[in-house]
This record gives sequence, structure tokens and C-alpha cells, in this order.
Amino acid sequence: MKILVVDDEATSRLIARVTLRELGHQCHVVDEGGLAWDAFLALKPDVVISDWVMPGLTGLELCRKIRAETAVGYPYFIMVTSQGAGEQVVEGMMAGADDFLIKPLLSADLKARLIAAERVTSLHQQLEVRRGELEHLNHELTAISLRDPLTGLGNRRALDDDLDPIRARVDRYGQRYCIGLVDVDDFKAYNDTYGHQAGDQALRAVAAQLKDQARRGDALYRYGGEEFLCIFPEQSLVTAGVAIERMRSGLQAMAIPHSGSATGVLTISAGLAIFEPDQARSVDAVLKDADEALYRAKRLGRNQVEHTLPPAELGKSK
Ligand code: GH3
Ligand code: MG
Ligand code: MG
Repeated sequence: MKILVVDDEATSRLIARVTLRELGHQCHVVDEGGLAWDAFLALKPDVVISDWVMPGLTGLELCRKIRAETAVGYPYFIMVTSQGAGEQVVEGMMAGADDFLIKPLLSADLKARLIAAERVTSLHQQLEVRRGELEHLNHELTAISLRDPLTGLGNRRALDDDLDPIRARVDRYGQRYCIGLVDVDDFKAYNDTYGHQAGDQALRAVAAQLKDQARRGDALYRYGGEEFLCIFPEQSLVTAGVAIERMRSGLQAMAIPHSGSATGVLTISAGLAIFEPDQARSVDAVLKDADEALYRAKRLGRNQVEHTLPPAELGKSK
């Protein structure tokens, strides 16, 4: 173990140094309280053995300071007091000391105390490792709970989480977002013709295509069964329209056979809406717009992108 010894008495320091070295511990010794804190921070010891009365900083003050410093884990603290200082022992333990030794220091006493110190220190280290593992696991579980297992995209829950800050950024910082709803065309027929597993494979291919065509900063989610949602930050209907059109044509170019579709290949339709400041509209209203635009794209024959605004208005929305 790494052990810091703080004592202003030369004999105690010598006994401590010899005993600790003999036991194979790494030992660092300082001869006054004033130096102890810096030495403690530099060494980050597993155990501190400190005299009570010293110039600079008393053992009690040192102990309190160490216990207040949460970033250093849990060093085992042994307070060294003079004979007959029973009350001091209680006060020291209350301040956070784990054990005490009475002067004059005896090598056997010190050895016995260090056995307990090693036990407690290793328990604390195991707890720390376990805590780190749990924290890591927790992060992983959170990530899993936000991801759609089939496509690897964010799921509905992730979208709900992400929409809150988006709403705030529109209100507070005047940012704007385009929202695109994408739906695979004639997908029921695809499943009926090629089977559900092939359907799953096709959904993965669509998700990969959307991801390929998206830019950094765009966010993609699996919105429902064969529906996807794209968020384009700081885009107008025109520029987001270009992006989503690229996704549409990209999928068509993959030419995944689909005998039940008019084009003979798997395609998507999309509806696009904008969420911008000074509109006093809710995200839900914007999603409804996108849904209506998507419905229009379906009605107009599928495999196309529709916006919320008529073409004349689009020209102004650069
Ligand atoms: P439209 O072009 O109007 O969107 O027609 P559609 O057939 O795509 O729409 P509909 O809502 O009638 O059917 C959607 C189909 O998507 C039905 C459902 O079984 C299928 N689907 C939804 N989720 C999954 C999935 O995870 N895997 C597979 N293989 N199919 C799915
Ligand atoms: Mg659908
Ligand atoms: Mg569909």
C-alpha cells in the first residue's frame, strides 16, 4: 500500500518508516502538519498515519480535510495520540479516523493496524470497481433503451427525449428545424410477397440508405413500423427537401425488387414540415403537418416528397 506518515517526532517517524518498509509498503514521511496536505494530494495514499499534535495542521484538521475531499476515494486514516487521550480518540473517530495508535509507537501495534487497513482499503477498491461497472452498465442500458434493435436508429423514446431540447432551442434561440416523415410504399404487399423476414431486411436497407444520405447533425429515428422520422436542424423546406429527395432517389436506385409496387422496386414517400420561431405552434402541430404532407405524397402516387407549403410560398422559404 502507499502510506503517508505525518509526525513531528523523529523516533515515531523512524519506527514507522522501518516497520512499513519491512512490510513492503511504499512509505512517504513528512514531519509537520503544514506539509501533510500537499503530500497527501501528490501521493494519494491508501493509508494515512498521522500524529495528533503537530505544527501547521493538527491530525484532526488533516483528517477532516481528507474526508471532505471526495475525489480521492477512501484513504484509511490512523490517528496517533498520546497516552491517556481517550476523549481525543473519540473525537478523532468522529472526524473520520478509522483507527488509532497510542504513543510510543510499537512496531507490532502498527503491523496489526495495517492488516485491518489493507482489508478495508481493498474492500473500498472493490466497491469502486463495482461502482464503475454499474455506471458503465447503466449507460449501456440507457443507450439500448433508446435504440431500435432492428435498424439501430433512435426509437420513439429517443425522439421524445430529443424533441424537448429542440422545442427549447426554437423558442429561446430562434433556431429552425425541418421534420421529415418517411414511409415505405406498399410495404404490406412486400411482406405478403417476400415474407416478414425479407421485410425486416428491407427495413434495414431503408434505414441504412437514410443514414447514408443524411448529413452530420441530421437525426434519424424509427418512428413506427415502416415509418421513419428525420430532423434537419437549421434547414429550410427547400434545403431539407433536397436532402430527403436524395434519400428517396437513393433508395429507388438500390433497386430492391418489389413486384407489388408501381415502379417494380422498393420506394419511400415523404412529407416535410418546418418548425420555426414566431409560429407559436407546437411540435405536435408540426408533426401533423408532416403527416398530412406524407398522406398527400401517397395520394399523388407514392415514391415522392411533399411539403406543407404550396410552391409559391416555398420560394420565400430559403
Ligand atoms: P402505403 O404505401 O400506403 O404506406 O402502404 P403500406 O402497405 O406500406 O402501409 P400499411 O400501413 O397498410 O402496411 C404497413 C406494413 O408494414 C404492415 C406491417 O406488417 C409492416 N410492418 C410494420 N413493421 C414491420 C416490421 O418491423 N417488420 C416487417 N417485416 N414488417 C413490418
Ligand atoms: Mg405506414
Ligand atoms: Mg407504408
